[in-house]
Amino acid sequence: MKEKLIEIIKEAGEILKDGYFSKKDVTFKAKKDLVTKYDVAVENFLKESFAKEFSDFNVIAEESDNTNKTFSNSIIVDPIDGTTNFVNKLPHTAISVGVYVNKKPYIGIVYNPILDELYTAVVGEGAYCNGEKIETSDEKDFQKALLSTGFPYSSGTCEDDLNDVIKKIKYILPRCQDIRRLGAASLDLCLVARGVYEGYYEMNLKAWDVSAGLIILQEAGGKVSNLDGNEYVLFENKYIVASNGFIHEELIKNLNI
Ligand code: 2AM
Ligand code: CA
Ligand code: CA
Ligand code: CA
Repeated sequence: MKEKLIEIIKEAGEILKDGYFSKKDVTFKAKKDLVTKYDVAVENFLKESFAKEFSDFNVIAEESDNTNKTFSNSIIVDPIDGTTNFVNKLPHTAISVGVYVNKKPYIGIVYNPILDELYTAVVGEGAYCNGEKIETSDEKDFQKALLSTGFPYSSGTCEDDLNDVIKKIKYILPRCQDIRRLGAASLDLCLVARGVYEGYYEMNLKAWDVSAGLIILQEAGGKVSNLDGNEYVLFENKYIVASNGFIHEELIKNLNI
């Protein structure tokens, strides 16, 4: 299944890449929530291809009506993760595809066609970037940890979320190496997986933002949890917390101040 998925996702990557270098109209789903015809085109291509090749799977995808979909055997798709980057030509944007069998992680693929970086993982078989094995960093000192996060899209409307984010940054920033905010959750998880970041956390993400990246990270030796340090449950938890494992406990502690 992995090889067929890669073939399809690489082809979809050509659509993303064409769009990236073209002038495009942007539609606003909400004040801060953009979509382009390329999000829809990539998604439709993936949905049609997956329906043909993997007909026993439900496809759950960001731009589709997911109301009647059940999350058992599913392929969870973000056609363009980091749409704001995509629109502004910041090359940190990717197609994210996570495959779940009986709600259990099976395959994760994240593809950035602009940088031509393909992250893949099958549960039990390790994680790879362009075919080379990747592993999380072995840094144990939180003060030396480079972290990544995201700002919630509710920040314009929900004061509580914004205050929470600011409070956490204010506490953590002096205690770690630094914090980055690149705007594509799937790739943030992959960057923890390949040891660039020691940790990552973000609130209010959707299943398609992280369905693939969390498999890749776990296969690279990292850890994923919710804000309590317990199992992160797709579609349920407000916060995702990810790390190389070594700094996880301290990251959780520092996020719960
Ligand atoms: P997107 O580009 O696919 O929408 C960055 O903080 C992360 O938040 C990205 O993975 C981005 O995914 C996601 N995101 C963007 N807009 C969002 C919104 N309106 N609601 C929730 N998540 C969003
Ligand atoms: Ca979006
Ligand atoms: Ca997304
Ligand atoms: Ca998206």
